[in-house]
Amino acid sequence: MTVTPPTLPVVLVFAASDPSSGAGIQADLLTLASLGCHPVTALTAVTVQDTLGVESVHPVEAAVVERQARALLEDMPVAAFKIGVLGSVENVEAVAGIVADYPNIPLVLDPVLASGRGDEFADEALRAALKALLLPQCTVLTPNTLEARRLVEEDDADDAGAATLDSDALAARLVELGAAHVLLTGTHAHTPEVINALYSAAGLLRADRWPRLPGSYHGSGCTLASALAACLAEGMAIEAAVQAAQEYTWHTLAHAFRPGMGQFVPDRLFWARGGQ
Ligand code: PXL
Repeated sequence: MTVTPPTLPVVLVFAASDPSSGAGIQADLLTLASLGCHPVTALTAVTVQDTLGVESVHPVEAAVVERQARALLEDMPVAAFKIGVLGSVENVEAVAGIVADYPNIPLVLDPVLASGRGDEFADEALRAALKALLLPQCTVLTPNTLEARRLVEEDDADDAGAATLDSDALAARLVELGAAHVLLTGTHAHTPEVINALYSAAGLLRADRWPRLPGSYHGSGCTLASALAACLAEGMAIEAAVQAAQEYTWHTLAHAFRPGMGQFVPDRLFWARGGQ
Protein backbone atom coordinates (compact mmCIF):
# COMPACT_ATOMS: atom_id res chain seq x y z
CA MET A 1 0.00 0.00 0.00
CA THR A 2 1.36 3.41 -0.87
CA VAL A 3 0.81 6.24 1.55
CA THR A 4 0.41 9.70 0.02
CA PRO A 5 2.72 12.05 1.91
CA PRO A 6 1.20 15.33 3.06
CA THR A 7 1.71 18.14 0.60
CA LEU A 8 2.08 21.91 0.86
CA PRO A 9 -0.60 24.37 -0.23
CA VAL A 10 0.11 25.24 -3.85
CA VAL A 11 -0.03 28.90 -4.93
CA LEU A 12 -0.04 29.69 -8.65
CA VAL A 13 1.71 32.98 -9.38
CA PHE A 14 1.28 34.94 -12.61
CA ALA A 15 4.11 37.48 -12.58
CA ALA A 16 7.14 38.90 -14.34
CA SER A 17 10.77 38.12 -13.63
CA ASP A 18 12.88 40.65 -11.76
CA PRO A 19 16.48 39.47 -12.16
CA SER A 20 17.52 41.37 -9.01
CA SER A 21 15.10 39.26 -6.93
CA GLY A 22 13.91 42.40 -5.20
CA ALA A 23 10.42 42.21 -6.68
CA GLY A 24 8.49 40.20 -9.25
CA ILE A 25 8.26 36.44 -9.48
CA GLN A 26 11.50 35.92 -7.55
CA ALA A 27 10.09 37.90 -4.61
CA ASP A 28 6.89 35.86 -4.81
CA LEU A 29 8.81 32.57 -4.78
CA LEU A 30 10.86 33.58 -1.74
CA THR A 31 7.81 34.83 0.15
CA LEU A 32 5.58 31.88 -0.57
CA ALA A 33 8.29 29.34 0.23
CA SER A 34 9.15 31.20 3.43
CA LEU A 35 5.50 30.98 4.50
CA GLY A 36 5.20 27.24 3.93
CA CYS A 37 3.58 27.14 0.50
CA HIS A 38 4.72 25.54 -2.73
CA PRO A 39 4.84 28.33 -5.32
CA VAL A 40 4.27 27.38 -8.95
CA THR A 41 4.54 29.94 -11.71
CA ALA A 42 3.30 31.18 -15.05
CA LEU A 43 5.93 33.69 -16.18
CA THR A 44 4.28 36.63 -17.92
CA ALA A 45 7.24 38.83 -18.85
CA VAL A 46 10.98 39.11 -18.49
CA THR A 47 12.25 42.44 -17.24
CA VAL A 48 15.80 43.71 -17.42
CA GLN A 49 16.51 45.58 -14.20
CA ASP A 50 18.78 45.96 -11.21
CA THR A 51 18.19 47.53 -7.81
CA LEU A 52 18.43 51.00 -9.41
CA GLY A 53 15.73 50.73 -12.07
CA VAL A 54 13.97 48.89 -14.89
CA GLU A 55 15.71 48.91 -18.28
CA SER A 56 13.10 47.05 -20.34
CA VAL A 57 10.06 44.73 -20.20
CA HIS A 58 9.62 41.78 -22.58
CA PRO A 59 6.16 40.17 -22.41
CA VAL A 60 5.86 36.41 -22.85
CA GLU A 61 3.45 35.36 -25.62
CA ALA A 62 -0.09 34.96 -24.23
CA ALA A 63 -0.44 31.41 -25.54
CA VAL A 64 2.70 30.42 -23.62
CA VAL A 65 1.42 32.08 -20.42
CA GLU A 66 -1.81 30.17 -20.83
CA ARG A 67 -0.12 26.81 -21.41
CA GLN A 68 2.09 27.21 -18.33
CA ALA A 69 -0.95 27.79 -16.13
CA ARG A 70 -3.25 25.21 -17.70
CA ALA A 71 -0.61 22.48 -17.42
CA LEU A 72 -0.17 23.19 -13.71
CA LEU A 73 -3.90 23.47 -13.03
CA GLU A 74 -4.50 20.11 -14.70
CA ASP A 75 -1.70 18.53 -12.65
CA MET A 76 -2.28 19.75 -9.09
CA PRO A 77 -4.85 21.37 -6.83
CA VAL A 78 -4.14 25.09 -6.54
CA ALA A 79 -5.09 26.73 -3.22
CA ALA A 80 -4.66 30.39 -4.27
CA PHE A 81 -3.75 32.59 -7.23
CA LYS A 82 -1.45 35.60 -7.02
CA ILE A 83 -1.25 38.01 -9.95
CA GLY A 84 1.44 40.66 -10.40
CA VAL A 85 2.83 42.28 -13.57
CA LEU A 86 1.18 40.78 -16.67
CA GLY A 87 3.04 42.70 -19.37
CA SER A 88 0.42 42.90 -22.14
CA VAL A 89 -3.30 43.23 -22.76
CA GLU A 90 -3.22 39.78 -24.36
CA ASN A 91 -1.80 38.35 -21.14
CA VAL A 92 -4.51 40.05 -19.07
CA GLU A 93 -7.12 38.48 -21.36
CA ALA A 94 -5.51 35.03 -21.16
CA VAL A 95 -5.14 35.11 -17.35
CA ALA A 96 -8.69 36.43 -16.90
CA GLY A 97 -9.98 33.50 -18.98
CA ILE A 98 -8.03 30.99 -16.87
CA VAL A 99 -9.01 32.26 -13.43
CA ALA A 100 -12.65 32.51 -14.56
CA ASP A 101 -12.58 28.71 -14.85
CA TYR A 102 -11.67 28.45 -11.12
CA PRO A 103 -14.03 30.85 -9.35
CA ASN A 104 -13.58 29.14 -5.97
CA ILE A 105 -9.81 29.66 -5.78
CA PRO A 106 -8.96 32.84 -3.83
CA LEU A 107 -7.25 35.42 -6.04
CA VAL A 108 -4.93 38.16 -4.85
CA LEU A 109 -4.46 40.84 -7.51
CA ASP A 110 -1.57 43.26 -7.08
CA PRO A 111 -2.34 45.94 -9.68
CA VAL A 112 1.28 46.88 -10.33
CA LEU A 113 1.11 49.92 -12.57
CA ALA A 114 4.62 51.17 -11.93
CA SER A 115 7.60 50.14 -9.83
CA GLY A 116 8.19 51.96 -6.56
CA ARG A 117 10.77 54.00 -8.48
CA GLY A 118 8.23 55.04 -11.09
CA ASP A 119 9.10 52.71 -14.00
CA GLU A 120 5.83 52.11 -15.88
CA PHE A 121 4.43 48.60 -16.18
CA ALA A 122 0.97 49.38 -17.57
CA ASP A 123 -0.23 51.75 -20.28
CA GLU A 124 -3.82 52.93 -20.50
CA ALA A 125 -5.00 49.90 -22.48
CA LEU A 126 -3.49 47.51 -19.96
CA ARG A 127 -5.04 49.39 -17.03
CA ALA A 128 -8.43 49.27 -18.76
CA ALA A 129 -8.11 45.51 -19.35
CA LEU A 130 -7.09 44.88 -15.73
CA LYS A 131 -10.09 46.83 -14.52
CA ALA A 132 -12.60 45.26 -16.85
CA LEU A 133 -11.41 41.65 -16.76
CA LEU A 134 -9.51 40.92 -13.55
CA LEU A 135 -10.65 43.36 -10.92
CA PRO A 136 -14.18 41.84 -10.86
CA GLN A 137 -12.68 38.41 -10.22
CA CYS A 138 -10.36 39.18 -7.36
CA THR A 139 -10.79 38.20 -3.73
CA VAL A 140 -8.43 40.95 -2.65
CA LEU A 141 -6.99 43.84 -4.67
CA THR A 142 -3.82 45.30 -3.10
CA PRO A 143 -3.23 48.79 -4.58
CA ASN A 144 -1.21 51.51 -2.97
CA THR A 145 -2.96 54.87 -2.90
CA LEU A 146 -1.29 55.98 -6.17
CA GLU A 147 -2.45 52.86 -8.00
CA ALA A 148 -5.95 53.14 -6.53
CA ARG A 149 -6.20 56.73 -7.74
CA ARG A 150 -4.99 55.89 -11.23
CA LEU A 151 -7.39 52.96 -11.52
CA VAL A 152 -10.32 55.10 -10.41
CA GLU A 153 -9.36 58.30 -12.24
CA GLU A 154 -9.66 56.85 -15.71
CA ASP A 155 -13.27 56.07 -15.05
CA ASP A 156 -13.72 59.67 -14.14
CA ALA A 157 -12.46 61.30 -17.31
CA ASP A 158 -14.75 64.25 -16.78
CA ASP A 159 -14.83 64.10 -13.03
CA ALA A 160 -11.99 66.28 -11.86
CA GLY A 161 -13.06 65.25 -8.36
CA ALA A 162 -11.27 61.89 -8.64
CA ALA A 163 -8.00 63.56 -7.74
CA THR A 164 -9.45 64.65 -4.44
CA LEU A 165 -11.13 61.39 -3.39
CA ASP A 166 -9.96 60.20 0.02
CA SER A 167 -8.92 56.62 0.77
CA ASP A 168 -12.40 55.52 1.81
CA ALA A 169 -13.92 56.87 -1.40
CA LEU A 170 -11.17 55.37 -3.60
CA ALA A 171 -11.65 51.95 -2.02
CA ALA A 172 -15.43 52.22 -2.36
CA ARG A 173 -15.03 52.89 -6.09
CA LEU A 174 -12.77 49.86 -6.51
CA VAL A 175 -15.32 47.70 -4.69
CA GLU A 176 -18.00 49.10 -7.02
CA LEU A 177 -15.80 48.07 -9.95
CA GLY A 178 -16.01 44.49 -8.66
CA ALA A 179 -13.17 43.78 -6.20
CA ALA A 180 -14.53 41.69 -3.31
CA HIS A 181 -11.98 43.28 -0.96
CA VAL A 182 -9.51 46.12 -1.33
CA LEU A 183 -6.40 46.30 0.86
CA LEU A 184 -5.30 49.89 0.31
CA THR A 185 -1.70 50.35 1.40
CA GLY A 186 -0.47 53.63 2.79
CA THR A 187 3.26 53.45 2.10
CA HIS A 188 3.04 56.49 -0.20
CA ALA A 189 0.99 58.65 2.16
CA HIS A 190 2.75 61.37 4.10
CA THR A 191 1.81 60.03 7.51
CA PRO A 192 4.17 59.15 10.38
CA GLU A 193 2.75 55.64 10.44
CA VAL A 194 1.88 53.46 7.46
CA ILE A 195 -1.85 52.77 7.58
CA ASN A 196 -3.16 49.86 5.53
CA ALA A 197 -6.94 49.59 5.32
CA LEU A 198 -9.14 46.68 4.27
CA TYR A 199 -12.51 47.36 2.66
CA SER A 200 -15.40 45.35 1.26
CA ALA A 201 -18.92 46.22 0.15
CA ALA A 202 -19.62 46.62 3.89
CA GLY A 203 -17.08 49.48 4.03
CA LEU A 204 -13.96 49.61 6.19
CA LEU A 205 -13.28 46.22 7.79
CA ARG A 206 -9.99 46.95 9.52
CA ALA A 207 -7.11 49.43 9.53
CA ASP A 208 -3.64 48.49 10.71
CA ARG A 209 -0.93 50.99 11.62
CA TRP A 210 2.77 50.19 11.31
CA PRO A 211 5.81 52.22 12.35
CA ARG A 212 7.14 53.77 9.12
CA LEU A 213 10.58 52.33 8.33
CA PRO A 214 13.20 54.71 6.95
CA GLY A 215 14.47 52.88 3.84
CA SER A 216 13.41 52.80 0.20
CA TYR A 217 12.38 49.22 -0.49
CA HIS A 218 12.10 47.26 -3.71
CA GLY A 219 9.40 44.58 -3.67
CA SER A 220 7.40 45.38 -0.56
CA GLY A 221 4.11 45.21 -2.51
CA CYS A 222 4.99 41.83 -4.03
CA THR A 223 5.87 40.54 -0.58
CA LEU A 224 2.58 41.69 0.92
CA ALA A 225 0.42 40.32 -1.89
CA SER A 226 2.24 36.97 -1.90
CA ALA A 227 2.08 36.69 1.87
CA LEU A 228 -1.64 37.32 1.65
CA ALA A 229 -2.01 34.60 -1.00
CA ALA A 230 -0.05 32.23 1.27
CA CYS A 231 -2.32 32.93 4.25
CA LEU A 232 -5.46 32.45 2.14
CA ALA A 233 -4.01 29.24 0.66
CA GLU A 234 -3.52 27.99 4.20
CA GLY A 235 -7.21 28.55 4.87
CA MET A 236 -7.13 31.71 6.96
CA ALA A 237 -10.16 34.00 6.89
CA ILE A 238 -9.65 37.26 5.05
CA GLU A 239 -9.19 39.62 8.00
CA ALA A 240 -6.79 37.30 9.82
CA ALA A 241 -4.88 36.74 6.57
CA VAL A 242 -4.56 40.48 6.02
CA GLN A 243 -3.22 40.98 9.55
CA ALA A 244 -0.74 38.10 9.33
CA ALA A 245 0.50 39.12 5.86
CA GLN A 246 1.19 42.68 7.02
CA GLU A 247 2.99 41.49 10.12
CA TYR A 248 5.24 39.21 8.06
CA THR A 249 5.90 41.93 5.47
CA TRP A 250 6.79 44.52 8.10
CA HIS A 251 9.40 42.14 9.52
CA THR A 252 10.89 41.45 6.08
CA LEU A 253 11.28 45.22 5.67
CA ALA A 254 12.72 45.69 9.15
CA HIS A 255 15.37 43.10 8.17
CA ALA A 256 15.92 44.47 4.65
CA PHE A 257 19.41 44.46 3.19
CA ARG A 258 21.11 46.28 0.32
CA PRO A 259 22.65 43.85 -2.18
CA GLY A 260 23.53 46.50 -4.78
CA MET A 261 23.77 50.24 -5.22
CA GLY A 262 20.03 50.96 -5.27
CA GLN A 263 17.04 50.12 -3.14
CA PHE A 264 16.87 47.86 -0.11
CA VAL A 265 15.45 44.37 -0.59
CA PRO A 266 13.11 42.83 2.02
CA ASP A 267 14.56 39.72 3.69
CA ARG A 268 11.79 37.17 3.20
CA LEU A 269 13.82 34.57 5.10
CA PHE A 270 14.66 36.78 8.09
CA TRP A 271 13.42 34.12 10.52
CA ALA A 272 15.76 31.49 9.09
CA ARG A 273 18.70 33.73 10.00
CA GLY A 274 17.54 34.15 13.57
CA GLY A 275 15.67 37.42 12.99
CA GLN A 276 12.33 38.07 14.63
O1 PXL B 1 6.99 45.69 -6.99
C1 PXL B 1 6.28 45.61 -8.16
C2 PXL B 1 6.96 44.83 -9.23
C3 PXL B 1 6.38 43.67 -9.68
N1 PXL B 1 6.93 42.91 -10.66
C4 PXL B 1 8.10 43.25 -11.21
C5 PXL B 1 8.75 44.39 -10.79
C6 PXL B 1 8.17 45.22 -9.78
C7 PXL B 1 8.85 46.44 -9.34
O2 PXL B 1 9.87 46.82 -9.82
O3 PXL B 1 9.93 44.72 -11.34
C8 PXL B 1 8.68 42.39 -12.28
